[in-house]
Amino acid sequence: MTKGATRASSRPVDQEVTTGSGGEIHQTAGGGVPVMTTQQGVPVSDDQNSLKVGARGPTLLEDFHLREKLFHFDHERIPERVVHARGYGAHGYFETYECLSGITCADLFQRPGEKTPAFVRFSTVVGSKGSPDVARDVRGFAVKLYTKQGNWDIVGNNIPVFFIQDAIKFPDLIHAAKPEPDRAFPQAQTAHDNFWDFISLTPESMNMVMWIMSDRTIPRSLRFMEGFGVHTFRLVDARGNSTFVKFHWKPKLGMQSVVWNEALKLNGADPDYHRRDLWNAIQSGQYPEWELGLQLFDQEFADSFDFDILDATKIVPEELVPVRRVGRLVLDRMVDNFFAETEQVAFCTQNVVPGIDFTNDPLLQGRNFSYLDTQLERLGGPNFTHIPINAPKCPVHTFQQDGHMAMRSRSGRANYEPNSWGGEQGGPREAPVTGFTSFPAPESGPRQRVRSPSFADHYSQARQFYVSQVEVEQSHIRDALIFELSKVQTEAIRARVVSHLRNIHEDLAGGVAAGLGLESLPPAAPAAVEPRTDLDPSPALSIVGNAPNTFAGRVIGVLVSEGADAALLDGLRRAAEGEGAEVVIVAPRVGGIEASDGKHVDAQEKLGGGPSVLYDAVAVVVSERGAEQLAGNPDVRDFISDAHAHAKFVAYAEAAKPLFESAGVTMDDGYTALTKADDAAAFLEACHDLRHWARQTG
Ligand code: HDD
Repeated sequence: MTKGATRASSRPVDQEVTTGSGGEIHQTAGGGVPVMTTQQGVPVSDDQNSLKVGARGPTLLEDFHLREKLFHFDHERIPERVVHARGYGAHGYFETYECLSGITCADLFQRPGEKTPAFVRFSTVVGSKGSPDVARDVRGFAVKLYTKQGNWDIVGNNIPVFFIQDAIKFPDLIHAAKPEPDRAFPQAQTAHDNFWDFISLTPESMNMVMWIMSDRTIPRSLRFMEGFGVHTFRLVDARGNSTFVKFHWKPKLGMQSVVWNEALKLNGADPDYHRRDLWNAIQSGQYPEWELGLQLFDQEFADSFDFDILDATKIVPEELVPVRRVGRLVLDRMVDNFFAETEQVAFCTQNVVPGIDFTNDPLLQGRNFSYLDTQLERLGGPNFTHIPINAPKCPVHTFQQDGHMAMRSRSGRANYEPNSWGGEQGGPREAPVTGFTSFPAPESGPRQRVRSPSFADHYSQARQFYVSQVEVEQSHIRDALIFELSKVQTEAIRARVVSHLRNIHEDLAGGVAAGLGLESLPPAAPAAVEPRTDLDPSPALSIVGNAPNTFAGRVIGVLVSEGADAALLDGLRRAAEGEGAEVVIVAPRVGGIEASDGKHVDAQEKLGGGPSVLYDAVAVVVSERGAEQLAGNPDVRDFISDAHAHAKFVAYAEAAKPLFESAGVTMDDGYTALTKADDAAAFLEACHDLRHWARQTG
C-alpha cells in the first residue's frame, strides 16, 4: 500500500506522522516511542485499516490484529459492583503514632513512625458507575492496609451505623434502594416508593435514616468526611487478651457538607465533583489526611451499655468512650490506571491480620461471606489476589493452586501437606504461635432464627442523633425528609414514615407532616421498646458544631470582568494562599481578561461553566464597565443568588453592587466589601466558619 509522506512539524521529533491513502493519520514509532504490538507482542504495521481484498473489497477473517482488537474491546467491561459501583481510589500510607502492643499484637501497630502502604476507595452506594458524585447517599470508605502480616481491610462508611441488623436483610435493602425493577429509575436516589416502603416497614433503620437525611450524605469533598468501621471488632494482644474496638477515621481538615439545593445543581455542573476534587488535591500536593481513632472498651462496659455492642444500628457515643488517635492515613498518589486498580480492587471484611478479630455482630458475620463471594462474580475467578492491587506486599506461600489466570504458582514438588519432602521442596509450614488465631470466645446456645431482644430499641439513638444537631442541621434533616417523601407517590408510605418520626421527635414529625401537607398526624408507630428521651446529646455528632475553623483546602470562585481591579485580585490570591486555599478565576471568556493594570489574568472557568456551586466561597471583582456588560446575564444572576442561598461568604468590589441588586439578594454580615487589597484578609477570616448559617436560620 502506498502512503503519502507528509511530516507534521508540530509533533514531537521522535514521532513520525504520515497520512495514509484514505487520508487517515498514521503515527509511527521514532526514537524513544514504543512500537505498538498485538497482545502476543507482534509489531503492528497499520492500526487504521483492516485487511481487505483490494481497497474496497471484503475484510479477511485472517486479520488476527482486527479480530484480537475487537475481541478484547468486546470484553472490556466487568460487572459493576452490586453496591458501591461508583468509586474513586488513591494510594497512600498509614503511619503509626505509638506502640499498641498492650492491646494488640497487630504488626502495623508495634513500631511508632512505621509506615504501612494503603489503598483507599471511596464510593457512593446506590448509583451505577456513571452516576453523579453528589447524590444523597452514604459514602463508602474502604481502606486496604498492606501490612507485613497480610492485608487488613477496613470496609467502612462515612456513617457509623447501618440500616439493618442482620445480613440476611441486605439483599432486600439494596433491592429497595436501587432503581425500581419495572421502570429502571430513579438512578442514584432513595427518593422513591420502594425505598421508603421498605424503610417504613423496617424500624431498625430509623437511626440510620436520621444520618442519611442529615448533611452527612452530601459531603463537600471526600477529604472532608469521617469514616467508620461501623461494627465492634476485637483487638487481641500477644497473650490472647481481647479489647473491643470501634474504628474511626477523622479528617484533618474537618468535616464539611454542601446544602441540598447546591447538591442538585452540582450534579449537573460537575458530575465528577468529588473525584475531581480528590484528583486536584493529590496532584497539587495537598495530600488528604485522616487520623485513625480507636474507641476501646471491655466486656464490663459492653454489659453496662444501654445498647448491644453487636448491633450495627447503634453507636457508642464519643462522650462515653473517647476516641484515641493512634495513627494517620495520608493519600499521596493517584492510581496509574483506574480500571487496573480502583475497579479491580477487592475489599473483604474477612481480611484481618493477627491481632484483629471479629465479633458476633450478625451483619459482620454475613459480610464476611458476601465480599469474598462477590469477587468471583466481578473478577472472574479465585485468583483475584494475584492482581497487583489486591496482592499482599508480604511473602505469600500457600498450597492453593491453579484456577483462572493463576499468576503466582509454586515451584517444587509438594502441593499438599503434611508432606515429608524437606526444605524448599516441602513448601510452607504452619506458625502455631505467630499465625492468626481466633479469639477463643466461649459460645453456646440453641440454634434458632431470632433477633436478640437487646437489639429491639430502634428509636432512642435516632432521637439522640437528632437532638445532637444544631438548629440549621435539624432543619436540613426535616427538609430532606420532606423532599424524599414528596417523591413518594403512595400516601400511606409517607404517613408510615411520619408515624416512626413521632417516636423520634415530635417537632420533627410535625414539621415533616406539615411540609408534606398531611391532614393529620398519624399515630406513633408501635415500638417494641419504649423510646427513651433521656439520652444525653452527643455534640460530636454535629458537623456544623465541630467546624474546623480553617479554610484550608477550600476554593474561592472569583467572578471577574475586563478591567477588574488588579490589586484586589492580588489581595485575594495572597490571602487565600496564606490560608492554604485556592482561587479559581471565572471570566466571561475562558481566555481570561485584562485587569486594571493592563496585565492579562488567566481564567480557569468560563462564566456559566463555573457556577458558584463549585466553590466554597465567592468574590465578584468587576469594573464598572464590566458590571454594565454583565448586567442581566442569567449566569451572573445564578452565580450570585446561588452563593447567597447556599449561605456562602461573599466578597465584592464596589463596582459589583448593581449585580447583587439585580440578583435580588440582600447583603448581610456574610458579605465583605473589598476596597483595598488588605480587605481580603478579613474575608478569609470570615470564611473560617465555612458557611454563613445565620442566613438560613434568620
Ligand atoms: Fe458492603 C461493597 C461498606 C454492609 C455486601 N460495602 C461495599 C463497599 C463498602 C461497603 C465501602 C465498597 C468496597 C469497595 O470500594 O470496593 N457494607 C459496607 C458497610 C456495611 C456494609 C459499612 C455495614 C456496616 N455489605 C454489607 C452487607 C453485605 C454487603 C450486610 C452483605 C451481606 N458490600 C457488599 C458486597 C460488596 C459491598 C455485595 C459489593 C462489591 C464488593 O462488596 O466488593 O459484597
